[in-house]
Formats: sequence, structure tokens, C-alpha cells
Amino acid sequence: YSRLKGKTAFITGASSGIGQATAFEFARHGANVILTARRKDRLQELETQICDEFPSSIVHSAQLDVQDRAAVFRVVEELPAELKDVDILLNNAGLVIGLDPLSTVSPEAVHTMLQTNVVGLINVTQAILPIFLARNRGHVINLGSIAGREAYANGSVYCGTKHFVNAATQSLRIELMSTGVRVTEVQPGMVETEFSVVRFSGDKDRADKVYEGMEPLSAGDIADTILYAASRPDNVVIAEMLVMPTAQGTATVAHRGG
Ligand code: NDP
Ligand code: 8X3
Repeated sequence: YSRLKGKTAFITGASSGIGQATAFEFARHGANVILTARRKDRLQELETQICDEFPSSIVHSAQLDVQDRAAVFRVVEELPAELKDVDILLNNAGLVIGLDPLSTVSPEAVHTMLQTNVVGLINVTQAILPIFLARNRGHVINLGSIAGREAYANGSVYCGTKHFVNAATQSLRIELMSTGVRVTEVQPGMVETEFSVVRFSGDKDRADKVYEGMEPLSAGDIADTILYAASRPDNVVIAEMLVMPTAQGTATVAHRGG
């Protein structure tokens, strides 16, 4: 994908899973990468690995909690000179907490999911968009989900946040259609990352059960999809992509047992 050569990608949630895999793929195809997430140690490790493997790629990492609006604007303001002209924003940071009915989901879980998946995405988008609009080009790529197309029992808040991502992606695409800025949403089905471990507060056995007896997507499978969307010619926007494991039928139905 030679169109990514020399481009600069700003990635949220780069310390794990889809964000991390996409950072590698962008660098492999000649892009410079800005790695952001809350876990600074992970980012530094990743920065070293990418620099070693792809020495022609410029890599910068910054600790960032997308919920903290002031910090988001500060990180963008303080980007190194050679990385200020961001070309691609990957709004990937996101999480689910628990699997609880609406009647009992805790206010803390509600707050964290909304502040991260909804407000965080708005914060980062508002901080980066002026860079795109000043140059009349750029690409916003949002991580939606199959949970943004369907709702399932015990997932109301997470599904709601991903329905928001779908609405925001559509609104933004229309708002920007007179500019050269492109807006894409990638909607994964089941991807085995730290997602379910985070969902179940570190209970790895419970997380493993989610993918038992079937082959889920890997973070690399979604990175591949993002790479495809990011590398189309300027006149082409991949508006939405729903990507599931072959053995998945709906958000809650998968074929298990081979
Ligand atoms: P991971 O848990 O592996 O990665 C999530 C990333 O988000 C981590 O790097 C984490 O880093 C970061 N993150 C979480 N909260 C914040 C925050 N407040 N500020 C900055 N970064 C944050 O999960 P995935 O890679 O699977 O998830 C990536 C995206 O894909 C999410 O938006 C998720 O909703 C979506 N998705 C995932 C699916 C799946 O089945 N895995 C399916 C559909 C969509 P840190 O903790 O260091 O901040
Ligand atoms: C993650 C997909 O439906 O497993 O966005 O919660 S789901």
C-alpha cells in the first residue's frame, strides 16, 4: 500500500489489540505513527519494537487518557514538528465493562464507557479536525462494532456507545463532504484481544470462554481492514465495513465446535 508512505497516523488505544496491530501495519507500509494510550510502559515498548523493525518510520508515543479533554488538546499541540501534519486519525480507544442488565449496571461502569467511547472520541476528533481542515484533507477512521448495529441483552450501554459511533461517523461524513476529509467506520465482530479480559475485570478464564470452540478474528485481521480503508485513492471513501469471524452469525450467535 504505497499510498501510506510518509503519511502520519494518530492512534488512540495503541497499547493493545487492534490499535497496536494497526500501528505495526501502518509502519510496515511506510507511515509515521503517533501512539497514544494510558499505559505508558506498553507504549514505550511498542515504540522501541516499531523503531527496530521499521527504522524509516518516525514513531512518537504519548500517554493519553481520551477522557481528559485538556490532555487530548495538549498532546496534539505538543506533537513533534515533523508529525504535526496528521493525515489519519484512528479513533480506536474503547472498552466495555461487564455484561449487566440496564436495571443494575453500575453508575461507574456507565460513566467510564460513555466518557471513553463517546466523549473520548469526540475529544480526539475535535482536537485533530482543525489540522485536517487547514489542509483540506485527512481521514478519520472510527472503531464501531457489530454492537453498533445490533443491541443485545446485558449490553445496553456498550451497544449504545457503539450506536453513537455509527451515528457520529455518518453525521461527520455528511458535515465534511464539501472538504477532502474522509470518514470511515470499521465494525468488527468478535476479535480476541484484551477486550473481554477488560470486560470481565481481568478474569481470563471467563474471557477465554467467549471464544471457546470457534476461531475469532485476530487484531491483525482488523488492522488489515483498517489498512485497506486507509490506502484507497483520495476520491474513494470506505464508509462502513462490518467484519466478522466466519463462524459468527450475529453479535450473540456463533457456531462452536468446528
Ligand atoms: P483492547 O482492550 O485490547 O484495547 C483497547 C485499547 O483502548 C487499549 O490500548 C487501551 O489502552 C485503550 N483505552 C481504553 N481506555 C482508554 C482511555 N480512556 N484513553 C485512552 N486509551 C484507552 O481491545 P480492542 O483492541 O479489541 O479494542 C479496540 C476497539 O475495538 C474498541 O473501541 C472496541 O470497542 C472495538 N471493538 C472490539 C471488538 C472485540 O471483539 N475485541 C469488537 C468490536 C469493536 P490503555 O488501557 O493503555 O489506555
Ligand atoms: C465488541 C463486540 O458484541 O462482543 O464490540 O460486544 S461484542
